[in-house]
Amino acid sequence: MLDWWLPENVSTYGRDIDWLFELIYYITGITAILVFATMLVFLVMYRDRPGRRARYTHGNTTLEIVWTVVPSLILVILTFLSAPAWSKIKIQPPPASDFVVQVTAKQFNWQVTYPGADGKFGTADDKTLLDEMHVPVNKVVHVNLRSQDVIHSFFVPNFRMKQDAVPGREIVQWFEATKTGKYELPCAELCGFGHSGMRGWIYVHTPDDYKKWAAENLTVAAAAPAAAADEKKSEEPAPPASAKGGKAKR
Ligand SMILES: [Cu+2]
Repeated sequence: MLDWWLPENVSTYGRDIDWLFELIYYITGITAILVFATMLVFLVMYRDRPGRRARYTHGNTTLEIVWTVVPSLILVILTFLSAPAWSKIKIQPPPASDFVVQVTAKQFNWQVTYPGADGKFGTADDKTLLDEMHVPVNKVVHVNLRSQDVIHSFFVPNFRMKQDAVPGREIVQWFEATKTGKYELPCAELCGFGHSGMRGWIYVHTPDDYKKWAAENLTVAAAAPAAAADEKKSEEPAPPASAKGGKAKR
């Protein structure tokens, strides 16, 4: 129902997040309407009128118990309802996959490293891209998330994925994109003066396109990754003007 408002969901676990978001949105929305309606009614009912004296009240114990217990129950129920999604995305081991990328956040870029032909990180054939990640569609991708300086947050709104990158830790997160396209990867943790300009793009390709891209960019004699990015950019709509030149701003 809020599809017009949320960014398009292109992740296998996006629905698990979205229905919780909508549920909480409607609960808080209805509560806000009830509170403001009651407030307006009381403003009129108890307005100052000639000859009417203020009445002292100790409150109403029953009413106070009700408005304490009901919200508490709602919060407990929401906790139980959100536990399966949280567990699936954050607690259980990610679904098995042979597709692993290492993302190292720094002020103010995402460094995306592919392990190369040997499948191992930290070897000579690793390939690191700046602010861009390329993945095939309908494929579980493991992201080994690190930070080399401060806390950043790896946020992909279209994937409903968000995870802090913490110095000294490697945190494994995963996603599976269900639609090809170009998706924004902003940093969602205020990490310094260049924070607002810290963002990358995730390109989700068809398997064939991905193979082609990998052959051109991840092999040892690869072309400069920037050239591929420029080609891609010309096919895609330009990013919003407000995002331009944001690097130096807070
Ligand atoms: Cu950051």
